[in-house]
Amino acid sequence: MMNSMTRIAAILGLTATPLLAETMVEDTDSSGSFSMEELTVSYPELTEALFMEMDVDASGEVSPEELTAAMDAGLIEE
Ligand SMILES: [Ca+2]
Repeated sequence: MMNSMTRIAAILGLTATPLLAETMVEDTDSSGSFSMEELTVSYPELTEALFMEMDVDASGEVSPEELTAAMDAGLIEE
């Protein structure tokens, strides 16, 4: 029962669990935030200037909160 359900879920692609359901960005190194490289995978048009604008606390990485804020502000597309 469980196995068949797991298999069906896998077929449907439901076993993929992104860090945040609302983002398409993958936290490749599981650091809990997104580097320029990780963001560029999903946003090839991302510039360093835009990245720095998104990195509100200048930590060098964009946290999920910062990413959400950037989306809300229309800096990047969801
Ligand atoms: Ca940051």
